Amino acid sequence: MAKFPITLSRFIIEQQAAHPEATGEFSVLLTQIGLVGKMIAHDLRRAGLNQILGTTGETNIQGEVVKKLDQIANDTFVRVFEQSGLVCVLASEEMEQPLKMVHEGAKYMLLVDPLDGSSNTDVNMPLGAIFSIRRSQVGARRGVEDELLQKGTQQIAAGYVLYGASTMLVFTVGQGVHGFTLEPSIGEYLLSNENIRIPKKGKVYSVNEGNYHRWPAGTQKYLDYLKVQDKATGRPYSGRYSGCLVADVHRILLGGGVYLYPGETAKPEGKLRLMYEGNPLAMVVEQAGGSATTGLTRILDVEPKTLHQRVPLIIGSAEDVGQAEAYIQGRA
Ligand code: AFP
Repeated sequence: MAKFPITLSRFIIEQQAAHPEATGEFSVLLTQIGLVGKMIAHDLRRAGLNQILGTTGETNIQGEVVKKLDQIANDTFVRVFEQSGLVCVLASEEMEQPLKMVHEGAKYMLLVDPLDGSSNTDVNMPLGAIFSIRRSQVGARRGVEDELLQKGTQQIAAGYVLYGASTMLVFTVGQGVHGFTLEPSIGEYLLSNENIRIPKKGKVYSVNEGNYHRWPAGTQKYLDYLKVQDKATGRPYSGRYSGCLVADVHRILLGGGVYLYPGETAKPEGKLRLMYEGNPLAMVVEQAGGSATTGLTRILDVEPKTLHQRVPLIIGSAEDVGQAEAYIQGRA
């Protein structure tokens, strides 16, 4: 007889059983992230219909203001967590300042990119949401910045929602990486990828080639190297780039390879954000046996200075990331 599918809630409760000191609040927090995923997935399924439904992009047929999906996604995170009593502060790519939640003494801090890859909305390509969960010692009563701006190694959980052909929730609490696929007919996330392990080496690279002439020579040399025909080292690698960090990293997490949004000569800090893109994805990929670096430093060791600071990101299979670092540092 087929095994009964493991739901997200059952999995979290079973994991929590291994931690008698766990109070269950953390389990509810993760379940609430799943709820946000269901709500945003619902909105995205109709996103392309706004024009067809005659909305001007200003107000829709119900007379509501049709906000950009980034804003809708951010509002969804705020609505789900502001009264939850689980989170004392919410930091988001869409909000300049961290938002203090109603229960300022709640245990956890949540940092999110509420809608990653938003330029893909109009062309029905994949999108994602990225989250990082930290423990608050003092709650949001005092200045939250200093407690938020800790290294990535201080995260207690991290993950992402991938709005692709199916909606997936992938996360780690520091005991491996697990993937759940939403079964829309019952509104449940079912365990589909238990204990994901990234291959040590892959054959896919993911980068915006359009930026080639902005890169320093070492980065250019690495990408040139990947394209040379050499059977013994599995080259040339295949290029895959969707414009959504979550989708590209998810492909690499499952199949191996390397995603790069490198520093540029004129913009050495790159484009992606450390606190709610680089750090959470680095925790996930490291927990699956991979690596994540700025090209010079392990992402999780970067000392944050500001909430929205950018960081170069090279992430994926350990061997591929190590090779990219060697080129970027001029050692190859
Ligand atoms: P947006 O969420 O602002 O669209 O940015 C998406 C993203 O942060 C990441 O998801 C993509 O991998 C990357 O930017 C795409 O950036 P380029 O368009 O510069 O390649």
